[in-house]
Amino acid sequence: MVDQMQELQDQITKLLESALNQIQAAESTQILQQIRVDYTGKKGQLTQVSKAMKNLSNEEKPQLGQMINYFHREFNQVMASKEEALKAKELQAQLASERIDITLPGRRNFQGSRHIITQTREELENLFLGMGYQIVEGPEVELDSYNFEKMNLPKNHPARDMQDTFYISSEVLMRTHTSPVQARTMEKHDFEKDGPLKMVSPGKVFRRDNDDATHSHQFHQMEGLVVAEKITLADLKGTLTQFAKAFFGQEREIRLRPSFFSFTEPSVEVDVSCFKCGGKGCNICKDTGWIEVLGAGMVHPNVLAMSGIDPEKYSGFAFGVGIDRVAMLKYSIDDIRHFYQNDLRFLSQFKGGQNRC
Ligand code: FA5
Repeated sequence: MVDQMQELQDQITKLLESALNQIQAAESTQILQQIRVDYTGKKGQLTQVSKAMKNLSNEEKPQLGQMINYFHREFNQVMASKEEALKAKELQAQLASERIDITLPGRRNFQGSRHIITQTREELENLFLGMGYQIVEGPEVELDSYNFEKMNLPKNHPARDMQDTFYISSEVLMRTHTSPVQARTMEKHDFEKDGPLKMVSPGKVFRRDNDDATHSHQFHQMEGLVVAEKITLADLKGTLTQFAKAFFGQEREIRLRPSFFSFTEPSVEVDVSCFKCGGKGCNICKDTGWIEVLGAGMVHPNVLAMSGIDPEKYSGFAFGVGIDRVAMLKYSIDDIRHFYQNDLRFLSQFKGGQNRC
């Protein structure tokens, strides 16, 4: 029995010596954790030795207990100080690896903005929404019947030549203007239920035009249409005067010149007094004092009738603005092709102001 006791004491002394050596040599808190498990864990070496307790006499048991306590005291003490030292070292290493140099300049994100055509379209939409108009959309791929026939341009009408386009088939084409939306909207309108019809319809249109500084084979228009009882040319003039003042400046005046469109009668071209020279004459207005901005007129009775509206009871006016054209005038853009070349040097000039996104 004495021998077994001695043996156990020797084992514990050796265990402690080897444990302390391992602790001292440990290079991380993770290794320390493993050492703790190896010696004092459920299946640890000290735990194994302690199991011999049950074989000892009552006098010997406390002696072994003291040895075990001694082991724990020494082990925990050395473990604690080593752990503290390693934790501090590891924190230093972590701080060094995660260090951020706050003096480095940040990475700038490129900030985009709405295209100037979109900005202009939205400005026009807001202006007419404020006058009680609804916004309507129409298809860019259109039927010949809506683009031409219901606009009083039957097959083989010579005025079709002014708006030649890209054909998908003999009856389907890329629309040449936003006017077909007039017919589409009138067909669906119920005056009894909906009251007077007031709509604008912006969108893309296409023509077989050669591209130059003022013409593009693809551009944008905004259609306007008002139909109700007793609408006159005076209503058209009042509305367009309000539009010109709001869009180009309060001092602007408009004038109407006779023109021809098959879907309006009478038809007019609308000029706005030059916003650069105020009407005196300059390079923008080609010394006339006036700038042409849109086509308009009283909706032709045939067009009303073809869309199911009684021309004896109702009358209306319509207008078609070239969105590209008014954007060019407003922002002094000298070539329509700039809009479609995606050159950021051009586009980024229109980031500022109320329309910035
Ligand atoms: C029309 O397209 C008519 N639908 C406008 C209209 C509507 C008249 C309702 C009466 C009642 P016009 O072909 O003139 O009309 O074109 C209208 C505007 O579109 C022109 O004033 C011009 O600003 C613009 N435009 C016409 N062709 C081109 C083109 N190739 N490139 C850029 N803008 C163009």
